Amino acid sequence: MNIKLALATSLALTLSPGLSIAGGKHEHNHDKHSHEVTSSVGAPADSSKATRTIRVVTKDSMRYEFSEPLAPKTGEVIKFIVFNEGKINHEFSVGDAKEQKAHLEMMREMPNMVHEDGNSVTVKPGETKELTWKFSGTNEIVIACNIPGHFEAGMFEKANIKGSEDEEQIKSIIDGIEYGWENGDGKPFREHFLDFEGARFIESGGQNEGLDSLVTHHVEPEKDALEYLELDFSNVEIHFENNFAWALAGTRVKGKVRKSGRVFDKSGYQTFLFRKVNDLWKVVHTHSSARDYKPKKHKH
Ligand SMILES: [Cu+2]
Repeated sequence: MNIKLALATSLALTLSPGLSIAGGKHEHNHDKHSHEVTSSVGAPADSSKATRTIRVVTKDSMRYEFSEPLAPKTGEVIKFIVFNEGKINHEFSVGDAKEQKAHLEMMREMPNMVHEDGNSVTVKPGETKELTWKFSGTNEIVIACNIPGHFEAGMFEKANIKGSEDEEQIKSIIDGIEYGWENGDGKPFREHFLDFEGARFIESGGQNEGLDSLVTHHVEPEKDALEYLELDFSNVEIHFENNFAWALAGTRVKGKVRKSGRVFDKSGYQTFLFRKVNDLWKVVHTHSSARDYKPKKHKH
């Protein structure tokens, strides 16, 4: 979002391409054959820690059957007992959408390799295996079978990880900010930002001094300056320390400048700082940077 506002003001042109860090933390898992298990949706856990057990049946109709709704909560540890009732191999793999996409690409390149680590198990016909997972964060989790052709045929399951009350509150504020930028609506900013003497909000090398400047000079004028704006925050990561919190998000912003007809597509990162004031989380600072979007190449 910030990105977009930077764009609208043409500040984006001054961005230094060397400044952003390419790639998230889990992008390079698949370069190695000894897989480090990293995921934005949690980590493998010891089955003795499980607080819930879900039985999963893999079917040759390219579907999973779950014994109960997934509905994971952050911090929850679920033991999955995966049984293959079909006649061909299937996989039960846990990750976020991006991780599954990388995994799928790797399986396509190496179809005969049995890919198994703490994130996934492969079950042969009639076989039963277990996978225990501790859910963390509040991203969307994707359970997928990445055996070539299976995911494409619909063999996946998605669910949002429900966060704590604090996480849900911060997530909804970030959703509001996204909406505000996209629609040139200052209301979510006035509602959720702490207005204080000396407040500064930084976007791609430019800054707004005070909430009023942010809203009246950036958020609202974009409605007129841009023909369209699409903003997306992804992989939102929230951390807490008592009454202080910070969130990191990946950003992608696309739009078209009405006057010049210039189309832009940028990706980058956004940091939000929050303070809890009278039981409500308030944004006290934001910082973002973005550069021209370049699709990532996967090497294996
Ligand atoms: Cu399958």
